Amino acid sequence: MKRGLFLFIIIIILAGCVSTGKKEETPPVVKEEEPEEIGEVIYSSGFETGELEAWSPKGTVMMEVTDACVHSGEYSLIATQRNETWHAPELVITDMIQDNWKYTAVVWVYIPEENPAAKIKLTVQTNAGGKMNWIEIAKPVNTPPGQWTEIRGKYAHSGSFDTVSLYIECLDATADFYVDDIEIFGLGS
Ligand SMILES: [Ca+2]
Repeated sequence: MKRGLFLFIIIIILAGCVSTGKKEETPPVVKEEEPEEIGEVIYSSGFETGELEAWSPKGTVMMEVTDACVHSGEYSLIATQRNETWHAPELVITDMIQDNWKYTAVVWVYIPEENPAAKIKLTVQTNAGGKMNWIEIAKPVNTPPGQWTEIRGKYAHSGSFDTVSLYIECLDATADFYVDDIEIFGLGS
């Protein structure tokens, strides 16, 4: 019995050495991927205060915090009663951003079930002494009804402006949509 056990242990040790040797000979193939830039979170909201917080209506849009449909937590924002594509929830980001920094904005949106799919995009508007400029930071993303869809945009901030704002534009001028879990990351210069 003892001899048998001894041999068994030897076999296990040898097997371990062989398998270790094998692993060293054939390192796993690592697929090279572009590392995703995460950066520091400079703004984050999922409307969990139950308030609209810093979001304001751009043009004609009714905005409410609701618990009817959420991406996470208990609340989201719903935008209704729109009649132009740019009628949208808007966030002023002037004091959050720095010159020559790059940013990523992530927003989750939802078109109610029974509605047609709609395209949603992110726009940054700058205002310097009344001179406006609009930058499409996320191209229109097809948003099917009844599922949360991520919209992700990149913005490089450069210049001096009186105000800079981010808004969520829906190319279906009258579509209602929910918004939740907005995050803005600062990636540095
Ligand atoms: Ca939420």
